[in-house]
Formats: sequence, structure tokens, C-alpha cells
Amino acid sequence: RFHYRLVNKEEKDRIKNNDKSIAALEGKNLLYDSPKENNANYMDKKWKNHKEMSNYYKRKVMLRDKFSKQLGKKDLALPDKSLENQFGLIHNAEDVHIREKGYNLHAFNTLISQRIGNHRGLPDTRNKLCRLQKYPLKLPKASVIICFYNEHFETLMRSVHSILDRTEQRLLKEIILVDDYSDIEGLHDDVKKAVNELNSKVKKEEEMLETNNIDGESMIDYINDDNNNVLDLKKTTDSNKILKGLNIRLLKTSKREGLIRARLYGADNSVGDVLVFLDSHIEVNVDWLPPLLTRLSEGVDGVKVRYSPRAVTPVIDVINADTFEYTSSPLVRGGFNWGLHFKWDNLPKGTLKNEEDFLKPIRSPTMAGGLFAIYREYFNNIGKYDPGMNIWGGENLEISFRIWMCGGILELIPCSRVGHVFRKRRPYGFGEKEDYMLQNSMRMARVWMDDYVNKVIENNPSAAHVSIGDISDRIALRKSLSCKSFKWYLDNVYPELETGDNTAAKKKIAALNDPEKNKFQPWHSRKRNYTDSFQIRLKNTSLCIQSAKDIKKKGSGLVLANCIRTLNQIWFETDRNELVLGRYLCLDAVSNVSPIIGKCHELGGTQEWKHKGTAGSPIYNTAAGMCLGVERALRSEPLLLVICDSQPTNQWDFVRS
Ligand code: LR7
Ligand code: MN
Repeated sequence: RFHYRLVNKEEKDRIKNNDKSIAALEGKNLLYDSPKENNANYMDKKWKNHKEMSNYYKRKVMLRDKFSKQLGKKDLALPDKSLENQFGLIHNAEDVHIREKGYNLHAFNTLISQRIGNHRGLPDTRNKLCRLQKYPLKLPKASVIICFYNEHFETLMRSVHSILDRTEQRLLKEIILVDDYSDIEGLHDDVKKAVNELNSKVKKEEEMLETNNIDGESMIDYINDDNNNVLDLKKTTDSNKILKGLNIRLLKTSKREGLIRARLYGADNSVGDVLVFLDSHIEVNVDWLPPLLTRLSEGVDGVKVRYSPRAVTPVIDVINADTFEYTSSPLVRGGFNWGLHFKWDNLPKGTLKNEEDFLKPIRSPTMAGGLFAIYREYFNNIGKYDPGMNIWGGENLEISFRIWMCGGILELIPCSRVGHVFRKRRPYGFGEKEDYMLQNSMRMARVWMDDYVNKVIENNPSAAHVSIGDISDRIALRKSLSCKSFKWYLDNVYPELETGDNTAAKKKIAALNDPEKNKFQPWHSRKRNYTDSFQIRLKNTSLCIQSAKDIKKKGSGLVLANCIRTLNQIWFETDRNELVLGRYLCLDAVSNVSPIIGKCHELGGTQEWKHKGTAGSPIYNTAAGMCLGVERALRSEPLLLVICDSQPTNQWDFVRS
């Protein structure tokens, strides 16, 4: 049972009169949005369903409205024009400086992000039926954990504000920000100051809501049935326990730990029932949290359990890194390939037959990693994260495999939506010697993937030799949890993954281990079928791909340059879908951040590139699950592996000689 108080009479009348503030609260978008005119129709309909709304929201929104000046709240309006037109305009050299510096440091448009500020409206991207969903009043309390390393200040703060703006305070125990030893000057102090201000604001708001409610004549206590549906409202004189106790906390690691150990640090210092991990450049959408908490608080197959052995993820909507536009993502689930890269898969056929299927949890073989909720106790009991993983990458597949193999469930919750800034490159680890993702992934593979680790090595031969450190603790963990085999996982959770012909795989591995066959042979000494030469030109530009260093320099990166027919712009394609520069070295996605040219190993994988051969085609690498692209169409711009979307910066023309 949950103690709860309702608005006083005057406020109830205002609800009935459907005045402006209520229109806002019933709007298509999130509750504090000021709706657009054309939502009026929808709001009318919605108004009839106003009983479905949480009374907490109603009261809070109205009080916010009433005291908005004192609380310093702003309206969350959707933009009138496109974000680019409204916020992206360049007025002077200073604007250019902010934007360019931002792209370098953060790989997104900080000028726009900064101008948007702390609050904004977002389109409600959920299926319509989600708006009618009821969630139990009694739910576990969440500790939201956000780790950040050198995050853009305004973007980080908007992440926090979006949570405060769109989450019932009673569901939040704390928001923990973990500064992973950021080295941007002043960032930590700025965040600290902002957190202190937020905390006093939250407290002030709590007090204000409290005092202004005392005069209301009705103090309401909900009575729930077993399924937590509200049956009746009962009068009580109990005072509010609901609003108390939300804290926003800032922790800092004592050295750069990387996101995995930073999350462990946050989790170990949290007190809420449920951990909710989020990236530091996100915006949560309306009612994002209740569906996650509701699912976690349910038993398994109708059986009540102390904590449900689940991790649940929201649908990750897209915040465009260049414009900050927020768009809906389709319902897809998580998979992976033998390069151990996470990828999105279509749902198995027949998953979405009826309208209600768009609301139901969807089982997912893996998760993207950044955004999920899990009972704290369950997280601890199944072995948290692998503390031997550094900086970035690999932990998402590790926790996904571990959850499934050790008796848990991983699900996508369609009615929960959180936007994430998808950028084209990661602004750190760039050009570093260590490939942390590969090291972390191999730690994972050697603990969890049994013999299938050979498939990984077949896909990327250099994976065989990366140093992974001591994994005995993790092997012991797997044993102590009596987890199932990786084959069980593949058969039962991810049968869609192609495991290929094993005899061919074995041959390739044998060849790799044979020192004679493994000797370097110059490319042109082999019998190869290759196409006529061509240049690879960025669509609608006169910029072509060329090697950054000498054409025969193994490991050289690639850059855009004016299209001139120098040798280091001349490519050949083989019958194995390799792209070979000057018939010497193969285009290789081995680092998963930026492509290089490397020794042609003829094993496909990171050296296999697919394209349509038409003008403006994407160039796709299956092993990386990424496409060839650039951040911007400029000379000297480095080539990157980017998310395959329809942006003009990853469309290429093949210019035959
Ligand atoms: O050294 C670091 N210390 C950190 O605290 C490096 C990073 N971080 C923080 C960083 O500030 C950010 O908040 O960790 C978070 C994740 O880093 P990103 O945003 O650079 O990662 P990403 O969004 O490119 O990558 C995805 O995969 C990662 C693998 O390690 C993590 O699991 C990320 O959380 C994850 N993000 C998502 O799942 C969001 C959806 C993206 C997709 C698909
Ligand atoms: Mn991210």
C-alpha cells in the first residue's frame, strides 16, 4: 500500500475546467510539455481518460505550474522550427569555435546542445497504447547511475534534468553521477556546483509542495489489490513520505577507470532497490521508468520471487549528434556477430502479431549496454561486471551472456523510451595503442564462449594474441553460479546466429597456426581476381579516400583528400570483397573505431566490405557491423567506422578509372 495525497478542491476544479496548465499536463508529449495546437484533438480524447493518469503527476504538475516562478521552472516546449534552424545558426567566430571544439572533444554538435539548455519537450515516441498503461503505485525505488568521462557539461546536465522532469520523485532514490576522472578543466567543479543547486532546488520543491498541500481537505490513501491496481481511495491523515529523500550525488574515481569500473563504483555506493544505468548524453522520455520497474517487480512465470532475475532495457531512441533532433527507434532486439560487436536484429517473425504485442516485453539475446535496469541484489549476486575490463567495450555482451547462461532473462520493454546521442566516433581511445574493446571482448570470450572462441579468432586472427590478464575469478564465478554452456545459449536464446561450417573454420585456424603458411606473401604475388581500379569518392563532393601515410605502410589510417589520381587513391576490389589500396594492403575494420590498411589475410571478417556498387552506396563491414564514413565532408577528415544510417557522410561513389 502506498501513502498518497491528492490535490485540494480548488485544484481539482481547475482540472475539471481543463485550463491551460491541465491541457499541458494531458498533452501528447510529456507531462510538463506545453502541447502544440494541433494536439488539441488528441487532448480532448485523452481528457476522457484522465483518470488513468497518476494523481501524483496531476498534483505535482499543477503545483509546479502555480509556483513555477518561485521554482524557476521553464515550460518544456517543442521547437517551432527545426532544431538546426532554431539553435544551430552561426552568428560569429565564437560560435564556430564552440562548434568545432565540441566536435573535436565530444564528437557532437555542442553549440546546439548548449543552446537547447536544461529542458525541452520531446515527441512521445511510444505506441499509442502505452499511454493507457497502468502501472502499480507500489514499485521499487531506483538508483540511477550515470558515469561520465569528459562529458559535455550542458549535455550531461540535460540528461539529469530530463530525469528530474520526467520521473515521479517517489520512484527515485538517488541519481549518482560518477566522474571517471575527467580531465577537462573545471568540469568537475561545474558539475559539483550544479548538483548542489539541484539538490537544494529539489528540497525546496519538496517543502513547497508539502506546505501547500496541507490546506487541501483530502488526504488520500490508495488501496491496492494483489496486482497493485488501485481499487479505492481512502482518507488518511498520514503525511507525505513520498517526496522525501531524493538525492543527487556526485562521486569521483581516484584515477581513470573506464566505464566498467566506474559503474561498479557507482553500484557499490548505491542504496536503491533497483539500479538504472544510463549514459551521460541521454534524455528520458515520458513515463520511461514505471514500465521498467513494473517488469522487474513481477515474478517469473507467475511465481513470486524476492527479486526477479532480469535486466530490462528501454527502447533507445536516436538523438542526432549533429542536430540533436529526437527520433523514434523501431522495435529491434540485440544480437552480435563473430567480431563480438553488438548489432541490432529484426524481431523474429510473428513477434508483433497483435496490437498488444507492441506493449509486451521482448526477449533479447544481448543488450547495447548503456541503458538498463536491474535489481541491485541480482546485479550483485550474478557477479556485477568484470573488474578486469578497461575503458570501454565488451561488458555489454559479457553481462548479456552471463544473465542468460546463469538462469536470468534479458528483455526489451517497448513502452519505455530513452533517447541517446549516437555519435560517429568515440572521442576517446582514438589513436591509442591498446584496443580495449578487443581485450575486454577476449576476456569475455575466454570465460563464457567455450570452443566458440575459435569462431572469434577465425573472424579476427589478431584476437588470438591479445593480452587479457587473469580471468580465474570470472571462471570461478561461472562455476559457482552453475551456468549453462555457450552452446545452450546459442541453441535456445540466439538460434538466428549463423555458426557456419565448422570444418572450414578449423582448416582456417590450422592454417593460421602453421608457421609456413603464415609467412607474409606480397599481395601481388598471389593469384587473385580483382576488378579494374577505381577511386572512392564521398557522394556530392570532390573528396576521395586516400591513405594517411605511405601506401605500403601497414596500419596507416585513411583520410579524405581532393580527388586526384595519385596512387594512394587507387583501389581494387577482389572476388573476396576485399578493398585493396594500390594492390598492396587491404582495407581493414579491425579496430572498430577507424579503418586502417593492413596485410591482406584472406580470412574475410574485418577485411570484407559490402556495397551496392551504385552511386552513393554505403560501404559495410559485416564483422564490425559498421559502415565507412566521416564526421564531416572536409579535407584531411579521418575515415571512421560509423553507424550505418542514411547520412550523406557515409555514402560513396565508385569512380572507375
Ligand atoms: O573511460 C570511460 N569512462 C566513462 O565513464 C569511457 C566512457 N565513460 C562513460 C561515457 O561518458 C558514457 O557516459 O561511459 C558511457 C558510455 O560511453 P560512450 O557513450 O562513449 O559509449 P557508446 O554509447 O558508444 O557505447 C555503448 O557501448 C559501450 C560498451 O562499453 C557501453 O555499454 C555504452 O554504455 C553503450 N551505450 C549504449 O548502449 C547506448 C546505445 C548505443 C548503442 C547501440
Ligand atoms: Mn553513449
